Amino acid sequence: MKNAPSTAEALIDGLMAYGVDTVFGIPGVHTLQLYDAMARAKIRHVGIRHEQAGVFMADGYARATGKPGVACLITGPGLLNAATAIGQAYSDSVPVLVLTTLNPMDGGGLSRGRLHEIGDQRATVVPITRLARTVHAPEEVDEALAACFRHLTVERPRPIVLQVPLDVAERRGGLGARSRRPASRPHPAPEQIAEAAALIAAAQRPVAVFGGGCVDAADAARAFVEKTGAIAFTTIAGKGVLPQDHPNHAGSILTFEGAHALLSQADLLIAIGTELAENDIWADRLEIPGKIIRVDLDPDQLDRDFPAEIAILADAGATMIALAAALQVERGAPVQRIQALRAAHRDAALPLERKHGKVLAALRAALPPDGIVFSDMTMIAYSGNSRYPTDHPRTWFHPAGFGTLGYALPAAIGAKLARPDTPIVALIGDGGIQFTLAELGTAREQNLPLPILLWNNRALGQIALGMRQRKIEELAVYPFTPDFAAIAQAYGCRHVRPHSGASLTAALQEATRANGPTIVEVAEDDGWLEMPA
Ligand SMILES: Cc1ncc(C[n+]2csc(CCOP(=O)(O)OP(=O)(O)O)c2C)c(N)n1
Ligand SMILES: [Mg+2]
Repeated sequence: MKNAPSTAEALIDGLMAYGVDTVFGIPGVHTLQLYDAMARAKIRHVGIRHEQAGVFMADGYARATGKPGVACLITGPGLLNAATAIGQAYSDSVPVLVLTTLNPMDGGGLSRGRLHEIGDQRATVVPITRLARTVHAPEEVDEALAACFRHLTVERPRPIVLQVPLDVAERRGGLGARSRRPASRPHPAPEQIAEAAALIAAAQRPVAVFGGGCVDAADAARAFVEKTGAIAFTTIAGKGVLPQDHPNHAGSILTFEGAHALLSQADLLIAIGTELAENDIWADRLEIPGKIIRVDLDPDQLDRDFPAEIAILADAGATMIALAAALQVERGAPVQRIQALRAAHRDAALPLERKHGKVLAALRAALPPDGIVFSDMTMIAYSGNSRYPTDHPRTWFHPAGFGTLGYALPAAIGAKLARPDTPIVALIGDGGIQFTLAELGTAREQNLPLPILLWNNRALGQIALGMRQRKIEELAVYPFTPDFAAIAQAYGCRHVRPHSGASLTAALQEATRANGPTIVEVAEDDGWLEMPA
């Protein structure tokens, strides 16, 4: 047994065998064994300021690469600090693996008042994970990691918590983990493809919706939709699955009333890799009287809210390829209806959305086609969800499901560490940035050329608006706003305040090449935003 790896070593070596190259975390006395193993294995460890941000970084890493993001946290407060970010990854289907510990088995769960002790830690994360598993012995590591990576890569991606008691972490035994090739995702049954193709061919007014489940199947989505004659929408998570101006593409405008009208007139809806959830559609009640074909990796999605005529439990890409091959005809897009819808959405922009539009246009101009934006829960991001144009998936991210403030800054940091050569921007409000501001320290330490585009309206603007609309008191929506230039300076970061669209574009571009992060601040009442376009 002397040469056998400890559980901690087997876990870290095993992660590396599965291709993990980066771990986000903060060490504690309850992760010393894991940190020892990480140092020996020479895996890249990124020190964070707060565990919630660490898991947001793992999330950003995962969204930007498609590979699982990994964090290592202490038991108790470390894991609970991260719970919100784990919940975010759960609701947005992001593959994140959180490795954590437990007090020794002898006292586990018995409330002995030990440091960091929490009774039933696993229970705290069950509702926000696909799998929450305890490793009880070094011999279990191989199978435990195989299960984790199967869930992370084959199933609908969702976070996992793997916890190891401290005495088990130290114990030696077993042969360690060897990576296994994960099984492939399920392919659709030929009969279902034939049935679905017949429905599509018979439809007069088909509509397609591509969600986050399609981000790795953009080519298949395009080839498929070109045969259907469908008007296609992309959800926020599916943004970029179709190029912005593709003839079939109405845009990421499912929240727009004009889109709702179209859905209610469609005789067939083909919904692929999407929950068709409240925050995809943003309508109290949406009637979809037509027939529905749903394609999803997650059986629970196949008949939720909108019952499907044909429910296909399979990989989105494989299904779209099979459907495209089965469709005998090729019907042109209803271009005029799509153009009219796009124009109606454009014209419906409110004055504030027009201001957002100027900033978003400057941002778009600053980034290459594959440049990436991580956006936060701020009004300008809500505009961007539908109005920021992109031709590629995995280039616009938003914490759509859970809707957590403070997401964008750490997520962009995680993504930038994964893809140093790709320009990446965090787009965040004055309220949101204060949730995870301390991660400026992480970005500085890592010398990340990261522009942080700060939309400053000195308010919790969206909530203030909601209060005004309800005619209730605007309570607690104008918190003290700090001096962001001084904050940037304190963290050794740059700060700029451009005063035109062109100077904003130039400042963002310069910041993508700088040695360290830059806060690029735009205030809602800046004069250049008031000028007519
Ligand atoms: C963790 C968390 N707490 C509270 C909220 C509720 N909330 C949503 S948007 C918002 C306002 C955010 O203000 P800011 O970041 O300045 O963006 P703005 O709406 O002003 O553009 C609040 C408080 C939330 N989404 N997440
Ligand atoms: Mg604000």
